[in-house]
Amino acid sequence: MTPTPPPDPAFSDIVARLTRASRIVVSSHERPDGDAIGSGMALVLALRALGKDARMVMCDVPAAYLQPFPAVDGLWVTGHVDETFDAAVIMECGDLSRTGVSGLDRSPVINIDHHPGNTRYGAVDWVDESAAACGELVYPLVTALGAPFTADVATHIYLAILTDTGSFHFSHMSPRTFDIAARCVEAGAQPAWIARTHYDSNRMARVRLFGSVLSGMVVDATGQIALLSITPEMAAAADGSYDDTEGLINFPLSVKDVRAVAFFKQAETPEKWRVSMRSKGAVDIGRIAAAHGGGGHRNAAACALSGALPDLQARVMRALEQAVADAGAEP
Ligand SMILES: [Mn+2]
Repeated sequence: MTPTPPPDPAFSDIVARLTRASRIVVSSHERPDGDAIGSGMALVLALRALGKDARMVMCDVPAAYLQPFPAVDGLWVTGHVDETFDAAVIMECGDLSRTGVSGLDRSPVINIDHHPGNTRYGAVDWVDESAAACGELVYPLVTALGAPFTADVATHIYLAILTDTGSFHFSHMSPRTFDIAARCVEAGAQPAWIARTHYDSNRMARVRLFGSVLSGMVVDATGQIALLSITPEMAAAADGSYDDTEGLINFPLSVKDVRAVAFFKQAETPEKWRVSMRSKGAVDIGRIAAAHGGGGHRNAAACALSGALPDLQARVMRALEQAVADAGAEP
């Protein structure tokens, strides 16, 4: 099976615009992940191979585990762009402000995304929610542009797919996902190197902090709900920071029976807590966050709470128990 360009009319419009363009800027969301960098840099490198002046602009320096990927060290990091371009391609941002870079709207915006809720802010909008990653959308784009599918382009697309599928764990994958991944490997992407570079890059502080947070984990009597918490003192004791807990909330969900997790992070004052929540399947924690002035989706949401930790944990535990009960038994 050949990954065919999607029938979306926006697709041919984007190909035409990028073919005409000679100066192109590409951006994605703040605190970029593997799909933000992978989809953006794949397109940048493909456009450069076509002789175009293309660069990626981000408001944040990419994390250390993204730095070793091709040409990431040449990223343009700024919060504001004065220049205008023939096109500004925005990857996986529901809203232009998610880039954290102002001034991009002075150029014709091409909006490429695979998330629900995209606000269609572009001169052309291509939102394909069936794609497992934005990188999956960049593949047919690179092909249609006639750009050479180099090992560097393939490496970035593979990075995007690997990370946005949670290392091929999540439910939104399709045969197209694997077909494109295979083509990336054919073109010279090295799956083992990409996985090791992205995932086996922990700082020791991060591992210590995981240990201290997990050792304080509270689990309900049914074993289906886990509560985590962290204070600035715990971070300091591990010689780390809250940034080192990125992804930690997903760890309890790796237990088969755990269906919901809440992670309490002490904020500016001892009584202020940021609460991140994750769940599996039909367990709706988005409603809990919304009821407490926060936001998110059914399986990933967050809110802020004020009070003593034991009281807050008891309150959130009751809400999570209700959400698990409402979801019923998993099929
Ligand atoms: Mn994505």
